[in-house]
Amino acid sequence: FIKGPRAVGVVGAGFNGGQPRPGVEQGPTELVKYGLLDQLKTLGWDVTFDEKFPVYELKGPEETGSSGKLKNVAYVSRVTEDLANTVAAFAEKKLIPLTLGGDHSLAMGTIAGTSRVYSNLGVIWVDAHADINTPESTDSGNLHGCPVSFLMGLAGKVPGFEWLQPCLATNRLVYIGLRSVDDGEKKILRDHKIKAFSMHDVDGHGIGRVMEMALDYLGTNAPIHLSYDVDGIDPTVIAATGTPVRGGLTFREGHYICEKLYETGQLVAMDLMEVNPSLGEVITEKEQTIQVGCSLVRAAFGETLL
Ligand code: B3U
Ligand code: MN
Ligand code: MN
Repeated sequence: FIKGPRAVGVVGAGFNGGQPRPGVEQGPTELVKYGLLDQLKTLGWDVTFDEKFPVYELKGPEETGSSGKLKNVAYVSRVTEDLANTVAAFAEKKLIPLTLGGDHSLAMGTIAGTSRVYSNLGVIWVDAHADINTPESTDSGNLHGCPVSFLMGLAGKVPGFEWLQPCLATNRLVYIGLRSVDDGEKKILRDHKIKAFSMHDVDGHGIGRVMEMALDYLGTNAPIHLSYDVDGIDPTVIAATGTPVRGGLTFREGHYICEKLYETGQLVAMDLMEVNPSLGEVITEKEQTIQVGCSLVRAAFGETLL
């Protein structure tokens, strides 16, 4: 289905500076060790692996450069700027950049990179979270909760991020899978009329209809960058991720999104983010019952409505 050469440029972005849990920097190594590159080759893809993108380690506070509430500003900025150049170089050569994370702050780099090469780029953002906090709205200060606002220019001028200019219009992104959105983020989504299919919408319409609407919205000829946070999928399926949230996409729904994009031939770049091989815990039946009980009550009182 893909028009043009079936060539993918894999970027292993072992980076954890956008959030506090160690282990996510091992995501790309583990995915590659498991055989992902060979699997792509078996599917008939020409695979280029950019090994120059290393596993990053957090350095001291001077180097990481926290500013105000935001953590590791200088560090995230330096890595994402580098990543933007790597991804843009692949895209220019008509390879599909596949970036393996690492935490989702990396999408500042990947989407900035593809938007340099493709005009009218559309983004499908699969996630439990909206990742659209601004430097003002963020409670955690973790930059993996902010990439969308930075890309859209909603964050204003952020000292240390001079390289990142607004490159994604508010009407060129569609969310799928949302179910844990901060109050400040809900306001941003409403104010800018950003297209979002929460889990409530997936339940109501089915994933087939949701994808149809998402593609209609972005345009059936538009190049599409798929930014896939694995926590969009339910924790019963994807446990090893830093901020799992119950009630996510099923195994099949999660796959359908990818399949549909492949089928359309519109996919020009993909991120697979927040794979943290060091996590994944077993919880007791008691804990699970208490958690689901609270979750049901919250659902009845508006938590998941955008
Ligand atoms: N919205 C919260 C939580 C969060 C966002 N993304 C993840 N967690 N993975 C924040 O920290 O901004
Ligand atoms: Mn997430
Ligand atoms: Mn995310």
